[in-house]
Amino acid sequence: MLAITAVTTFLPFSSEKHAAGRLTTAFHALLAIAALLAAGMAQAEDGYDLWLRYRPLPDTQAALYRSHATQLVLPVATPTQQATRDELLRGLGGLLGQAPSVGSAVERDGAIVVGTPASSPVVARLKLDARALGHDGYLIRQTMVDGRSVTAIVGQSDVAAMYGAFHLLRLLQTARPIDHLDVREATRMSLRVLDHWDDLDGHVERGYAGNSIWDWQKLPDWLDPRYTDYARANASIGINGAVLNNVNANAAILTPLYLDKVQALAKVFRPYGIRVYLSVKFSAPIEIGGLKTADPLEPAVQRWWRAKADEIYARIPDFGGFLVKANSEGQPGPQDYGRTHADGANMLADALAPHGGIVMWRAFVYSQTNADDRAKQAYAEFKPLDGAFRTNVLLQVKNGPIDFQPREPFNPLFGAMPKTPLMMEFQVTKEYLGFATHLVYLGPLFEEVLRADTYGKGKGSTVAKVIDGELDGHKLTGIAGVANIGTDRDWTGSDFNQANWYAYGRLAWNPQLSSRDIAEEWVRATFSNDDGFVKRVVDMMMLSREAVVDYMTPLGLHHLMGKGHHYGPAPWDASGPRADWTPVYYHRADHEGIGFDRSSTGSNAVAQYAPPVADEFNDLKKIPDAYLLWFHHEPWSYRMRSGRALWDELVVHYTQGVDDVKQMRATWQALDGQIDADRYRKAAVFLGIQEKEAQWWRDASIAYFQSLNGLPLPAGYAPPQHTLSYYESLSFPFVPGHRP
Ligand code: GCW
Repeated sequence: MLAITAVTTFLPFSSEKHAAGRLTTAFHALLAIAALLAAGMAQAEDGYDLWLRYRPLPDTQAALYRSHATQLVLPVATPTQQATRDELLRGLGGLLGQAPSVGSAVERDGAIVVGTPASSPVVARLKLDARALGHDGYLIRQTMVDGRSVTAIVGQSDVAAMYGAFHLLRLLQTARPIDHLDVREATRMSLRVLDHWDDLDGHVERGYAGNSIWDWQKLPDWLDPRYTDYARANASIGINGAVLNNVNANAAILTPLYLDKVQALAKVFRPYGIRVYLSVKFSAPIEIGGLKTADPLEPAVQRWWRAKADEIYARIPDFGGFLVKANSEGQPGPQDYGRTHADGANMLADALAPHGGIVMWRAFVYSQTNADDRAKQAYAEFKPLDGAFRTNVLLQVKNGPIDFQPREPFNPLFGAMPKTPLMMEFQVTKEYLGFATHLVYLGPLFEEVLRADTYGKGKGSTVAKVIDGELDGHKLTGIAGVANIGTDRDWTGSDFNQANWYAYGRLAWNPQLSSRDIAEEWVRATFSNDDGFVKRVVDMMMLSREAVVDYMTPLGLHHLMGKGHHYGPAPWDASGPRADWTPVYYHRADHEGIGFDRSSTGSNAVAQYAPPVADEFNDLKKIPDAYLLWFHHEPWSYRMRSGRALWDELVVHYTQGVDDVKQMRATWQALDGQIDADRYRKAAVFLGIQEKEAQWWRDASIAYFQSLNGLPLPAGYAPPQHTLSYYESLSFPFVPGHRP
């Protein structure tokens, strides 16, 4: 068993390209042994292989595919081409029990031909035109070469051909037919990035999967095989960028000591089409440059950044650029010098422009000295700057106006800044959605935001069309996901959290995809192709997002978690240091009612949306229940569409959330024995934790709100298991992902 894991996991293939030719023979032998050992026995799995498990397919299925994978015909001159060859050998060898031979000419029916017209004479002769598919797009087509049937995977770049190879492997892993393929895939999103909130000491801010996978201390010499597997996993879903360090940045990342380490990582990622980016601290010219100021209009500061950019590009010619959190939550920024966010972003953009680099400037700003509704502050700050940014600046906007809550309306900046490329920022790590253990599939959350209609240019102006450039004609487009990756063996703190990394990547490639289809793909590749199993697990995943909304923050409530560490409920918290970090600021509940009035009679945050959206959110008759308390403050007796009073409706939702988790647990229990025991058991135990914590959220929230309104629970609904003072007494000094 151990031997099998070692074969699939640790083969030094992808990290030793130069030796790959010699290794191929050894690899075939090992695969044959692995296949023999594997036949007929359930393998131990620890989640390390993610969705790239490549475990043997059932014989009949494998036999069907083998006739379409008799030979690999591809160039192996560049590291990307070699990585593509290695992945196909690994994948086909694992799935089919036998890896095809590799050559440069088609010698038999059923060959797989991979490459670009420039890299492969065989591909050039096929005259399949992939030019319309862009730099990253590819086509997969069944065709003929010299009278032999082949599957051609063609792109305009090596990386595109690699993406195509991963696509073919995905079809095999998910048991799809491959005999009449005619696939054309293109992406409109130029930057598909993971943001790591990793500190230089190994701590991951809001990380729940262990420490940072970047072992800065041992870099640049020791290149952990994980770096290559990380790159493979990302390339398999089209992610093409990684911001290595926390947006709460340490200026030291820009010193030569660290740039050498960054360079080493960039070299590992390059064959997989992944560029590195760095989060920079705006005050770096002072902290590591010896300057007296970081004023963006000061020539010495501008020179410093230009020299720094030159220094970086001398090491890393394809360096992506900078991500910046400025004048936000205590970070330095241009406003410290009376300058605007545009002044700051443009100064960095000018330093990067000669090298083709870009700036991702974050719009996540709000201030405790600003008395206005926090939800309105980013819009107020940035909307007037539309058109003021250089062409190599993207504004990175969180999906909602507050902060990655279980449900938020879309951020009003989407659709409101047509002259500026807006980059979506999603959070893949579950800071507010149950950390590592809660099973919450984020696909539906991402999809809900991407499909929301901003009405920025009339009906149909979805958030997806804003960020993919279609609406306003932007060529530079991007999407970022705050990574959930750490040193845990399963990478993400639970097997189901892998689905969120996967779904983020697939939607980054194509924001129009359905989260349900993505879940199905992931379940097939990760667990099993058994249709009954797949259906039940996908149903469970699709339920999970609404469940967490219900047991944590139903009906538009938000930001009710424990201060600082964000673990568990604390709706009672009114303590310092600032009001806009307290739950009471957000729910505004008292004896009479609950909710934040952001309507035209309140903070008027609704006015930041285009008129049809503003009207929907403003009007009690039109607003969906899901956003009610985000935009309205209503009495506890307010009559809901269901006919119930608001208080009763809240209790019903809290209870529904817990019941949903119970149902998810029961679903999983019924699947015992259908997958390997280790991954089954871990998910089963985690669902138990989730049920306990869902109950805790429900009960603590109900106990608190009941202490304000003094109302009875609706008939048949159980009272909280403990008193309010019990819930208030709980304290958690050592929660992961947060430094007290
Ligand atoms: O979500 C909040 C987090 C902070 C984070 C901040 C941000 C990196 O609680 O940990 O800091 O947002 O996005 O900048």
